Amino acid sequence: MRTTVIVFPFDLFGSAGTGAGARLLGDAVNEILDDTEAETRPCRADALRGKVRVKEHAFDALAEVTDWRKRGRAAAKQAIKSGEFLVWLGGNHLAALPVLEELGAETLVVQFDAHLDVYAFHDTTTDLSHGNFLTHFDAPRPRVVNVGHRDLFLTPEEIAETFETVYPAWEVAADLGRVVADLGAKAKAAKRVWIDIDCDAFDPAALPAVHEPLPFGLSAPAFLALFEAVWEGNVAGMSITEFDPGRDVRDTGLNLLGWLVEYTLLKVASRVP
Ligand SMILES: [Mn+2]
Repeated sequence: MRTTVIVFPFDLFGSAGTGAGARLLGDAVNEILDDTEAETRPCRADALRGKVRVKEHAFDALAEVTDWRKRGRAAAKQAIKSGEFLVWLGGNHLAALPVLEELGAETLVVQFDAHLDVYAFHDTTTDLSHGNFLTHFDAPRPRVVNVGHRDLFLTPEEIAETFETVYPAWEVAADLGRVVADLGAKAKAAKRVWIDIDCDAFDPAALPAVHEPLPFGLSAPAFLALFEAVWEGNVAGMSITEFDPGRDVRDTGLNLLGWLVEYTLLKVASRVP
């Protein structure tokens, strides 16, 4: 199966600097493809030859910024329609909104995030922002499941307005096997699945390069087990957002995300369409 990688480095209204993260991950993909091309001995990466293309969007001009959501939706729509696997490398979490909106009601979005982005507190704006964007969906909304949140403020009723289910970090920590089994069954039963990763879902020790780190996050091995479980379903694509290389420590985040993207590209390349 072929993959389209879309670099969508939008990072206004929160987490400025994450646009650079999207571009850096796009560069990492190009480097993977160049290395594959240059390799003369047989290796697993051969599966990627001719199967992956990268499209980069820019937000250098005012007009590009003004219609960011429309442009994002058009790009997402075209990519989803093509039937190829889609890797969406966004700036802040808001950059994932256009693609999530294009997925529609028959898609299960498995969202890895420390936060439940439906906030409406005294100090949050009611206008669209990276902290409330899940309340600004154009209908029809996809089904959303959160994995790994550490929110301490929202009431169960507020959470239930947006999320079908949440698996907070303390539940993952207490019984990883149960959450893996639950999530796998949910993914398998869904018509289509999308994996949406906000980098702050990880523990800051595993991925320090985020604007709003929260402690007690997902460890890298726990994440991998949960990630694998989701692949029991028909995964159509994956978005990665909120990676700010300016806050990285010795490229810890870059290494983790670069590996995860390469792992995903290889997984998809060997899949029958
Ligand atoms: Mn978050």
